[in-house]
Amino acid sequence: MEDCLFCMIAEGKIPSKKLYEDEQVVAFYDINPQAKVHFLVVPKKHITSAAALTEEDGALLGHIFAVIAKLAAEQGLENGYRVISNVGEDAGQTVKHLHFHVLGGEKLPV
Ligand code: D5M
Repeated sequence: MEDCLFCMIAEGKIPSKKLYEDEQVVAFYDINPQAKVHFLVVPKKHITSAAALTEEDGALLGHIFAVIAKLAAEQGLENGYRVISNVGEDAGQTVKHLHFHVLGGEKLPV
């Protein structure tokens, strides 16, 4: 989708600190980290937010969470990590393309 920041990152039109990519997803470090380890896992398909997911996206979501678990292990997050997806204005969603924040590497505030 034109004018979508994460579509442009997924297409390589905007640089990012990528840690993983396959045909369905891309993962890169958050530009404004909120924890010692903070990366984003993003489907290449343009989906506005978790609120726009349908039953047909079930396999994609399963794949996303498998990638998250693999990358978390690679990043040494064996003590745990947090997965967050903000939906809409009240949650503070700033990029209108579904993404999952993965935070860890330290004790996170509850
Ligand atoms: O989170 C959107 C997140 O995206 C926020 O934590 C900053 C991050 N961001 C914004 N631009 C970039 C680039 N160019 N590279 C890496 N990370 C970026 P939200 O849940 O929408 O508030």
